[in-house]
Amino acid sequence: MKEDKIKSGMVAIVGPPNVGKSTLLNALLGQKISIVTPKPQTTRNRIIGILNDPAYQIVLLDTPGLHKAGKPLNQEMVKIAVASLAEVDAVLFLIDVSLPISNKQAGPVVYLESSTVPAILVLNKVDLLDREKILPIIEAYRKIYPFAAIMPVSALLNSGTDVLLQELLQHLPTGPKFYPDDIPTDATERFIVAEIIREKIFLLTGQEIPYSTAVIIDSFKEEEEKNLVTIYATIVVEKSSQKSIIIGRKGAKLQQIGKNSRQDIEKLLELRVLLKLWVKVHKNWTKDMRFIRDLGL
Ligand SMILES: Nc1nc2c(ncn2[C@@H]2O[C@H](COP(=O)(O)OP(=O)(O)OP(=O)(O)O)[C@@H](O)[C@H]2O)c(=O)[nH]1
Ligand SMILES: [Mg+2]
Repeated sequence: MKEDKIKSGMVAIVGPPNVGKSTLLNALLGQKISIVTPKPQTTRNRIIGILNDPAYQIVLLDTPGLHKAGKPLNQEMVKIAVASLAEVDAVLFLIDVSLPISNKQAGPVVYLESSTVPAILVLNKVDLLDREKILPIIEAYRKIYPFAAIMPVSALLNSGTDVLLQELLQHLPTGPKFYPDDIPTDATERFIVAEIIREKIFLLTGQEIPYSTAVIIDSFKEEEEKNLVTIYATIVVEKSSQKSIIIGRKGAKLQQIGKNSRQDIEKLLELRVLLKLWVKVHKNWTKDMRFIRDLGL
């Protein structure tokens, strides 16, 4: 197909935390690139997913949730999401339609006001709601912002996502592709592996632990002849009491984190994986801008 016929554009997926932005990225992509947990503020970086088709290339940017940020880590997360709005051709603004229209859900719409590109409101999690409740919600959001379209979907069930994609294409320009045809993301294997470990920590620990944790890949060594990858990673926490919780009784928690991570990493890399985890205290790292930058934020 000629370049002047191909739709090509960058699209930011933004919205409050926990509304299903990463789930939608994975659903549209048909593969898991971005980690998903039931806890808010899971995603910390901008994560690119590239949808390729003979007729289009869409570069989707999954972003951290827009929220009232206290700590420097959270402020950086919100900055990343807001900055993504300035470099895209269209926006998918997601909300959790099963929650009341509160300040938490609708408040972040203000970030769209300085943007000039079309924004589609995606009412996600429709599977949790009776159909007849959707219409009044659409009416309410129409009054809040001039959305280019309002689309109900269930990212979890991958329903309504095809229609959403068709609608999105209407709002994208034609032009050259930005990326080669065959890569689903620009994220490195190291980055995705660190994210998988972070996902397991989010799923296996409670209270402040997930929010006090970062993961660093220390080494990543592939031995083709053995069909094996050996990965050394450090789990960084903010204080020593958190270190004991992550390690658990007789190391049980850390073992579980390691086992669950390894299973997913083996699927991702299609190789056997030897995963060695360490836990290290870096006091108050969520307030240490140099460390936050080192994490790629
Ligand atoms: N019932 C239902 N649950 C969903 C749907 N989409 C996502 N979820 C769930 O909502 C939770 C949050 O999903 P995520 O994709 O991590 O949400 P997010 O917006 O990326 O969250 P942050 O990265 O924290 O901002 C997970 O438990 C998902 O399984 C949906 O369409 N229906
Ligand atoms: Mg996310």
